Amino acid sequence: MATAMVIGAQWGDEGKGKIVDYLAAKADVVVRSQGGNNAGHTVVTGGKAYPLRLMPSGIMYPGTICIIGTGVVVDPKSLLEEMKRLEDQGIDARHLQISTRAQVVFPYHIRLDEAEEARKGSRKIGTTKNGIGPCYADKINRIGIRMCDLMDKETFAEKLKYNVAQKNMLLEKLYGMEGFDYETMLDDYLGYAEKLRPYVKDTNYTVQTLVKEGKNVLFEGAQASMLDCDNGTYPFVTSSHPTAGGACIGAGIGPHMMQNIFGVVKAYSTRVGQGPFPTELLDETGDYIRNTAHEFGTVTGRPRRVGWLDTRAVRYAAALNSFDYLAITRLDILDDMEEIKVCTGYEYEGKEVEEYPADLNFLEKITPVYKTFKGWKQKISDIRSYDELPALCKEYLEGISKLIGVPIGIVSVGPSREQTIVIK
Ligand code: 2SA
Ligand code: GDP
Ligand code: MG
Repeated sequence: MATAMVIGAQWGDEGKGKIVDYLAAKADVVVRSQGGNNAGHTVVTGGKAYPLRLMPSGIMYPGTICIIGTGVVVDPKSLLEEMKRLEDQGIDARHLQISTRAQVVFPYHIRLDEAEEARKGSRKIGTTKNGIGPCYADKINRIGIRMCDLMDKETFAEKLKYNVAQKNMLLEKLYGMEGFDYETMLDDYLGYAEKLRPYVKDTNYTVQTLVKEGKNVLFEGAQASMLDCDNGTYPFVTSSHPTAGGACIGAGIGPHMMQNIFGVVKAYSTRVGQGPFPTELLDETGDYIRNTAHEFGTVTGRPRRVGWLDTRAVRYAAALNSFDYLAITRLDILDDMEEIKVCTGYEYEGKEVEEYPADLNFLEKITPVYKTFKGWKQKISDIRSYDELPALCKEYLEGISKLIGVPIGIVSVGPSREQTIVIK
């Protein structure tokens, strides 16, 4: 058995897609286990960029089975569009499997997501407005519609009728919005069902069997640990569990099957959407990083908030996930910096805050403590071995690894597959 898992260690967009694509070269299977088309991963290879949303980042390898697992919420329209886009780029997605148990996203989820964000006003979460939260809410409320339901016309029609009636009541009465026509939605979704039918499989069984056979299985996280619905900066989180534990549930396997858990850490921090961000840079350094790194949402195009690396938050993520290794990404973005700050911990009234604060009012009051590293002032994107990295760059890497308490396994020095250094 050889499994590996890639998990975001911050607030998302760490470059998980790139790391998954790199590791997928040796994988027989790549499994997505949570989230939906709120995710945006950009994979770059052969000078071409492939933006992915629902599709596992192993899709570029034709021999690799790619699985959209049980814990994922699937918007069929968006998935079919993504498959078409990939096909236009010469990528055949026929090695895809979609879990019979995955939940289906409907237009009423999207409208409810938008309506609730508008109703919240200044207290909004800053969601991607893809209906992710309302779809997971239906799952937990046990009225969700799964891919296996969508494949059965009678069951589907019955469940959809119940849900459309309930959602129309909510939309009309609570939000003063127009509801949806059941017949039109039924027709549209039965059309999607026929297109997706060949891909719908019991992926829990597929993954369990392949793991047992000793195949190389790679689990791909979307979003990130600090956005975990239970353990992140609630309520400014997503509605799934982008953690190692969440991946077990979302892929349909037990925790002993999980090995080689990689925490992907961007060399600085970003966050998109509202919520606390202790090391946020609201100055020209932040603007410099945002523009140099082109930190804008892949799905929504929103400017991402930028800050220094927060090793306190990553230490918390390491504890949540049992990281075996770190994959440090976007190190090249810091090439021209005179000095680089890293948050080592939080203080409140001069005392160290030991636990990661659950209370967001308290989290707003803490003061980040920083350590300053000297910048290496050298272009590193063409370097392919750890030893050749500038001494100051290695000092930075070793410093953050020590602060986080996890060894570094991979260093990424550019967006493309080739710009990757593996530490043996
Ligand atoms: P949602 O839509 O209900 O999951 O939003 C809830 C919070 O989760 C955050 N979230 C994300 N954060 C970073 N990246 C994400 N994917 C896209 C990207 C985001 C984009 O790759 O750039 O394009 O804006 C992602 N998806 C969800 C979200 O910002 C909310 O804070
Ligand atoms: P994900 O959601 O975690 O997969 O990350 P995104 O794909 O949303 O955002 C990461 C961006 O950084 C993408 O555009 C990647 O192509 C790019 N990227 C990944 N690793 C590196 C790196 O080491 N250096 C640079 N310059 N870009 C990178
Ligand atoms: Mg992303």
